[in-house]
Amino acid sequence: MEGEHHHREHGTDVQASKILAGLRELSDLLDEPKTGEALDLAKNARTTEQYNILRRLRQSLTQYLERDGDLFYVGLVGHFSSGKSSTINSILNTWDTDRERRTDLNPTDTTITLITSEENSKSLLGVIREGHVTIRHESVESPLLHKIAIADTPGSGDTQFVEEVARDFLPICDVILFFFSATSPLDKTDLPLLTEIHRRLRFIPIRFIVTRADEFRLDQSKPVSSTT
Ligand SMILES: Nc1nc2c(ncn2[C@@H]2O[C@H](COP(=O)(O)OP(=O)(O)OP(=O)(O)O)[C@@H](O)[C@H]2O)c(=O)[nH]1
Ligand SMILES: [Mg+2]
Repeated sequence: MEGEHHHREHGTDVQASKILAGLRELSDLLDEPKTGEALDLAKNARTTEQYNILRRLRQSLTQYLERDGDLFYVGLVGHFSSGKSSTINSILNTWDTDRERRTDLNPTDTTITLITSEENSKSLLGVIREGHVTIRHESVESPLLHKIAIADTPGSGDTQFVEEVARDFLPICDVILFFFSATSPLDKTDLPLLTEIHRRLRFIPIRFIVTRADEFRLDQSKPVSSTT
């Protein structure tokens, strides 16, 4: 895992820095009043949209480059109630503590939570932000989080939200864990996210996790448990 991480880091980071330098020059030029006037940025919807894409690209690249290279980012994704937060509680031993991840049945808000130990919080500065897709930090003390940051993402079938997460957050991840619930694997609400990951993030290793297997019945005529 370590080797893979560093291998990707070098070549990709050099390229990303070069692209970012170019983008900075371009956006400095675009931010000059005369350019804005010439391109009619204030009124022309199409140029404004393209200008915003450039800005976002610049922001994402900056975020990618400013993330701490020593932290390994594990992104948990999957539709609501696929068991992401529950799995985190089990792995980090946070059930029944003040650090317990909420595991409601209701879909959560649109916040991504980065969980790592307090000593790593400074390394997250380039990544934490408020916005349409807000990224927050929560510190948990666990030997597992010494070099790792786990991202708990809200399950959402909302296509626009999924696109934004894939574009603005997932690229910093070193591995993506895609959660499926055993009782509804490859539900149609999984498709927008899978498609986005396939389209944009093919360079990130992805692992599929099947959860809630205890609810899966070999014999459909029998109840899940004896206590019905
Ligand atoms: N039976 C069973 N229930 C589970 C399992 N994992 C999670 N659940 C239940 O499924 C519900 C949702 O679990 P969460 O961990 O909140 O799922 P999530 O993926 O974080 O959901 P969102 O945050 O809404 O995207 C909760 O009521 C959990 O108790 C499991 O392995 N077995
Ligand atoms: Mg959750």
